[in-house]
Amino acid sequence: MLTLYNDRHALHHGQREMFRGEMVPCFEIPARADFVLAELKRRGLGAIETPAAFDDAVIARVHAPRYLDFLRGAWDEWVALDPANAQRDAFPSYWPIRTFRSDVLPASFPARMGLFSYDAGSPLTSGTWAAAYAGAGCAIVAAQRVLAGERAAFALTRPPGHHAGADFFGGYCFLNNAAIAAQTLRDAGAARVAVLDIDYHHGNGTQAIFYERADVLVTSLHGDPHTEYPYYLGYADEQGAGAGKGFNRNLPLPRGTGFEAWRAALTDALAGIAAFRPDALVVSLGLDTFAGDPIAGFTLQSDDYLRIGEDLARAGLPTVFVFEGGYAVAEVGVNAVNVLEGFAEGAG
Ligand code: Q9C
Ligand code: ZN
Repeated sequence: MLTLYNDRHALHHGQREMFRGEMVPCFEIPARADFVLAELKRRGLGAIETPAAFDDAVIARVHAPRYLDFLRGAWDEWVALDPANAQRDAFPSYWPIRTFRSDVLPASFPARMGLFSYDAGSPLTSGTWAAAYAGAGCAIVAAQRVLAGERAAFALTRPPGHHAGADFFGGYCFLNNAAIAAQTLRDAGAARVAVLDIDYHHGNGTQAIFYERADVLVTSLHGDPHTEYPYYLGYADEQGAGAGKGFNRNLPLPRGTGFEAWRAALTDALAGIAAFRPDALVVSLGLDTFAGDPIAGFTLQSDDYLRIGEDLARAGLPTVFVFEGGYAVAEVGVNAVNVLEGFAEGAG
């Protein structure tokens, strides 16, 4: 399988994140992608390329211009607040929750940072924009290569993307790579695109981006938001709105779910996708469903990921894989590559 590797991913390197009242070491670290890359090479799964250049117009079809302007300039504005900030990651402190206005763009940088985010766990660093932008390029080129005839391609990038909405970051995500891949497929002629999100956490950003659209079916398997992050979205009754009614599907599963029940939900998800008759599939490939994940609650084992790849191949669709979560760092490479190898073997 062809991999589009973001060789600038390590420019995003958060030091600490807020967790239960303290700053703890980040879970979303550069080593995650390094382990996946090393395992891809060790198993010789296919060509690994880094896009030299890409057409970025699709990014502004997924994200709001004022959000992109903010993100591009955020680090410089943070350092301009106080030169000592150059040594500290940027975090929001204020959020315009209900009753506040979000139409006004405040001059204050901290105020804008809160306007464009929804949690305190997603540090923004000196290289966040450069890493996220290059990662979006990997998603774009992966989609283009699949359109050009590759059965599948893998965008190996971080920071991840599925929590990022049209105009907000959060959940370690800044640009929604899966949504950007799906939009690229649509723009190039795929009439219908399915996004299947198998990260442990509900892909709230992806859901929100396509919620009122009938051309992109979003299906997500995830920990029940009653108890699991991102808490405020991902319930089974969220089925889309307006023209998009019926084109969003959530399959929440209780914390503690093992592979048998998880796989039954995957079968259900794939049946819904087949009924939609998509021209292509985008898989938000989170590996935080693994039993050893430090911030999640399912109990999948490494071999289970081979079966997942085989099940996905059986859908018979041109497929773009996008790397999302997975924080058991030493195992994330094996688990990710197991999915890709299972797919490659299943696809024949
Ligand atoms: N301190 C993705 O998997 N925080 N994002 C959880 C741990 C947010 C996960 C609490 C988790 C976001 C892409
Ligand atoms: Zn996750």
